[in-house]
Amino acid sequence: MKCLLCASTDTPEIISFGKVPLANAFLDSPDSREELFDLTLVFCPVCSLVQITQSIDPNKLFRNYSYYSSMSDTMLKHASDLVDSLVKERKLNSLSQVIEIASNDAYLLSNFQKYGIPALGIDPSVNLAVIAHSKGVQTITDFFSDRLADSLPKADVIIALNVLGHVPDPNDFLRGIHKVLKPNGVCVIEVPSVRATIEGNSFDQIYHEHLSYWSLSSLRYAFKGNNLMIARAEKISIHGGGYRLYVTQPSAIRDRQTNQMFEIESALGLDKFVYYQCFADRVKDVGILLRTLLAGLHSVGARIVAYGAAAKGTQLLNYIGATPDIIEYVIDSTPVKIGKYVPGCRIPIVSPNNLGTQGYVLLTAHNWRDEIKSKHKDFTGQWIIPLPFPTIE
Ligand code: DWN
Repeated sequence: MKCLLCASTDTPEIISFGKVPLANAFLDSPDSREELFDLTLVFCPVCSLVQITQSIDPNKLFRNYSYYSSMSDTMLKHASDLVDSLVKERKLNSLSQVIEIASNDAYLLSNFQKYGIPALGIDPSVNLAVIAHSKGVQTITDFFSDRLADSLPKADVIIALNVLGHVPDPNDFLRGIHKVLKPNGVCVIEVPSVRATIEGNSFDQIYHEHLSYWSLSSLRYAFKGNNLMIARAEKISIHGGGYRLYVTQPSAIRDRQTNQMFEIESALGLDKFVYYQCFADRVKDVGILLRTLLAGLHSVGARIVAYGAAAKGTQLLNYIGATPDIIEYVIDSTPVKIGKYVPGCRIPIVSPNNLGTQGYVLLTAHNWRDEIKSKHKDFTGQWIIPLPFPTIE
């Protein structure tokens, strides 16, 4: 095992989940066979990068992708707010060039159309590119890379949300960004924070699409090594908590608040293995609590369903050993997921009109708790929030 970022071979283990299915590889039938792959999380003491040891062919994971960013109204607003702030802050106009990496179904880039600002999407998913095209957003159906960067226009703004953690070679990815970014341009990167994952017991965020898990320490190492710098960092709450980074060519000055964020993380010891050592035990405890709760509810005849056929849901349901006789089905509004089955546990996925008004709902898409609950005001049952520790509300 070589570190994805610095190639160090000394990578102590944080937690191992054994062999598990690919989180978004939903089954067409309960009799379908799914592939299982080792899933182990390790820490690199040289560059502080947390990462998994197994690397799956990205074509298998992303060429036909079942995750549609537009499925969340919260994500759509997060995206449109970011676009509006960038247009204003960077004084973008019809002569500017915007590029988004991992543009998905054009949930974000379509917001540039009303400003008449040229925007180009890059996403390897063929099925998502068709949707983006239908919205009038030009999309290159490929993985972003240093090689692809040679053929791209220079950009005033590059946007890369929830993608840095998915790439097998972060150095190649960042070399490509340095190549495409204009000297006074900015690259906005959003990435889940490994601190939120560890302190939130968010083991459901650990699956094969997420190759790397970032702290400000590992991010600084990565950008410094690729002629880039974090000019500004902000905390964001979306997708369970992360950072929004404004990355520029090295000349820019870093703001005071960002320096303070670096100091806090350093004081917490995110650059030391000891910070991660208790995670596995806490995950074990959470798993026991969740299994005991669900088994107890089931033993008294309670009806239990899950909500959110999310990648994180696959990881969580399989980790606790959920089965269709305990959790009747998983509710989800994504058309391509409805009628399929969660890989591993084979729990059927059904549409939101199956929720009814009574019973218990294990909120596997707990990151969208407020939005999902707001869509079911007539539901008078109870919601089980699995993490950081199981609670019922
Ligand atoms: O990094 C990634 C994040 C950004 O998105 C990708 N690797 C994969 C994906 O992770 P995820 O599948 O865990 O993401 P979500 O957004 O937590 O998945 C939520 C699921 O819940 C989706 O299948 C859509 C569904 N949903 C719903 O049915 N009704 C979501 C909302 C908000 C709703 O109202």
